[in-house]
Amino acid sequence: MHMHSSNLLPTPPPPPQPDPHPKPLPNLQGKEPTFPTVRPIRDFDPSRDAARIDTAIKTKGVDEQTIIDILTTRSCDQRTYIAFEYEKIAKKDMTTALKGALSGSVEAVMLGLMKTPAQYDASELKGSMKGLGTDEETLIEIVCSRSTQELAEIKKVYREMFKKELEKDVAGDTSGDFAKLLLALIKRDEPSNVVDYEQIDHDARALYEAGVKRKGTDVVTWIAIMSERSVPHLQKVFDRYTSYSPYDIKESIRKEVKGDLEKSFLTLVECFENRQLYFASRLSEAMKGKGAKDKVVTRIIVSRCEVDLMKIRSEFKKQNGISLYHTVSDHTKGDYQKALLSLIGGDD
Ligand SMILES: [Ca+2]
Repeated sequence: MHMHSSNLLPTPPPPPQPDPHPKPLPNLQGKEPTFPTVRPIRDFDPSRDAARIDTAIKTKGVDEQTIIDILTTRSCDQRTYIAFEYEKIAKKDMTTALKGALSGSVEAVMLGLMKTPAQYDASELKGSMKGLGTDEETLIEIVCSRSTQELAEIKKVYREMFKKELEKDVAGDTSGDFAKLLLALIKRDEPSNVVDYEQIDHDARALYEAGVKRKGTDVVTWIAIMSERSVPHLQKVFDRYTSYSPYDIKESIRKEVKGDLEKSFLTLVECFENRQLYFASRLSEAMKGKGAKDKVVTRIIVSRCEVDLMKIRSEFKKQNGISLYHTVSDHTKGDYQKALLSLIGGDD
């Protein structure tokens, strides 16, 4: 989805001040620390980068290597400054120029990098609901894995980019309990972080009584508990749950519900337990066969490289006994491979 640069760059940016030695970066919410593989570079010179990209785009046959080298090793903020400088030099929008110069999966990576995380997620969501049919897998991945705050930002950006409400589009493209769950997640407010042990016990029993204990499933109760409570609360609820139920929460989900609803609840629980392990599993699934499911691999690597890709890498290695770097080298090729490997940032 093309964005007018005026939306991206309302005013000339102030001089960038990249942090030279960031260890885990506190994220915007100031909550969990982040573990990026892509960090701001020191001695950043946006006009020089912009000039090099301009030359690379104008080179006969396009100098993809230079474009990849620059854009995969700058932070999102820095790429915004480069785009701003580029527009001054080339008198055109950099995203449009990249679209013309690149193609295929490497184009998707570079265009993804030119968006903010929320813009990227909003575009992916829009794409999953475009035309006839719905890409439920993408919808589930984004809606069930993003935090309340991330979803709030995605909703805002979705409205700005597409002049439509995310809730309305999701409601129009999904149905039944699956729709109810996604909408509850999109609409939820930041839950209180107060740990209330009575509430933990109450929720654990309610999940059991609404599912495994009764005939059929009271999905509405499950949705309410899983969408209205904080992550630390739910982690304790799931521990407590096994004192009521003979099956743990994931086994219970598999027994009680099917299809997209099952996948959504499982994704939620997996992310509550260990979000990085969830993404590692998605990546390894996407590279099970001979090639790779480019869309999934691209989305996860682009959207997590400045968040927690370093941790995803270590979960991946633990889970598969082989590094993410190595696996991506085996399943992709060409410029696309170069771009992904650079974002992954190293072997483990
Ligand atoms: Ca049941």
